[in-house]
Formats: sequence, C-alpha cells, structure tokens
Amino acid sequence: MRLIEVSDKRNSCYVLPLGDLHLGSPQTDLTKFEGYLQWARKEKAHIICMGDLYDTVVIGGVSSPFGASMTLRDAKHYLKDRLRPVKDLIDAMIIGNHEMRLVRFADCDLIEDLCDDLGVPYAGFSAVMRYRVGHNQRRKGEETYDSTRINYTLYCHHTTGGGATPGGKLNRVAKLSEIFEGADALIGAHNHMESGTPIDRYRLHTDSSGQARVKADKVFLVDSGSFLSWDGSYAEEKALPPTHMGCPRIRLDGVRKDIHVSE
Ligand SMILES: [Mn+2]
Repeated sequence: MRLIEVSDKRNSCYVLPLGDLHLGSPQTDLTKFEGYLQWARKEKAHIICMGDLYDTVVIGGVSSPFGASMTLRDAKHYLKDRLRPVKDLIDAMIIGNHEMRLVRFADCDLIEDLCDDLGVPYAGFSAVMRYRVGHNQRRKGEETYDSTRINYTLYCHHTTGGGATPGGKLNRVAKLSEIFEGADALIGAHNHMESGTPIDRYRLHTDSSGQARVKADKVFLVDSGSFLSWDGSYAEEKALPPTHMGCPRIRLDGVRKDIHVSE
C-alpha cells in the first residue's frame, strides 16, 4: 500500500480508473481504450491504472496463447507508445492478477517496468490516493499564497473474486473498507463490471474550535469496468454474463466537497 498525493488547482477535475484492458486478448477494444485516452488529454483528466493492462498469457496457464491479438512484446510497445503522451496525467498504477502471473513465474513485474519507463509512481497492490483540488488565494501580511481547498481520499485495489452477479461484484468493492477506512471512494477492478454507487457513512466532524457534529459523508463504491467485449471471450465460454464496457468518470469538486461518478 502506498500513499500518493496529487494537487490540482482547478475548480473541479476528473479521475479515470482505467483497468482490465487485457492487452493481447482478441476481445480487447482498442478503439474504446484510445477514445478514453483522447478524452483524458482533452479534459486533462487524472488517470489511475487499475491493473490487468496486459493479458499476460503464459505457457501452461489458464488463457490460451492461440488467437492472441498481440504478443507480449508488441503489447509492451503499444502501451508505452499510447501512454507516453498522457504520462503526466497518470498519477499511479497498481498491479492486477494477470500481471502477477509473470511475477510468480519469473519475478518480472510488467507494471513496475511500465511505470519506470514512463516515470509514473508505482503503488504495487494498492494505492491510497489523496487529491487536493481547487485553490484559495490567502494573505499573510503583505504576501499572498495559494492553498488547496478540498481533500479527497480514494483507495484503489485490483481486488479478487466477486462472483458473477452485480451484487457480488459490488460487495467485493464495499469490502475494501475493511482494509482502508475513511475513503471518499473505494475503487476496485477485476470483475469487469462498471459501477458507481453512492452510500452514506456517518462520521464525527470537528471544526478548528473543537466543536463536533455528526455528518453523513458520501462514499462512492466504484467498479472500474473493462475494455473486453463478450463475444467469443472467456466470459462466454464460462457462461458468465456480459458486462458493460468502459470506465467510470469520477468528478472531484474543488469548490465544495462533492464527488460524482458517471458512466
Ligand atoms: Mn483481474
């Protein structure tokens, strides 16, 4: 688990949890993926890579190398090439179970290598992301200085399991609160469902004078989706239901504390 701090002085910003691209799989929708990268560039949206960027087919493994749309070598070139123009927007990457195959097999971490190549922070299995959004001009005597306005904490883990039902998948994300408490959003990947579900949690808030009040805080359960189509896929083979392709957009407000997730 690694803490990564990001500051954005705009009045609002977007965060894209991009994961489960499964590059190399014949079902990967590259057009869709590149569309999100283009949108991120236009919007200057923050990106967190959620793992399973590479399908990582290994000899003797579950997935078949037959019919792979890219070799791992080509996949590495493709990702470096496509992510380099947006490297300054990528705040962190975490690893997925598919890249873990190669870590177990040969102690080779493709995501760590990608982070090193691009100069992006690598968080390993999970990331605590602290976003400080917006800014105030403050005065101290004759001097003016900028201070950030609103803090958001996002906890990201690729996660495991979750089953085949929408409820089971979202439960896996909700259970991340057993690892990290007090987040504004818990973000999971892996199960390929796309979801943004707000729940409320009561917390004690104290102001600078020590006055306390009980307030319901909005907490988002976010499932980061995938870029895999269903037809002919592992999901079809195992009679798993199709999931909606794409990635949620998380909007962090820099004027007042408010977080939104849209499809
Ligand atoms: Mn996965």
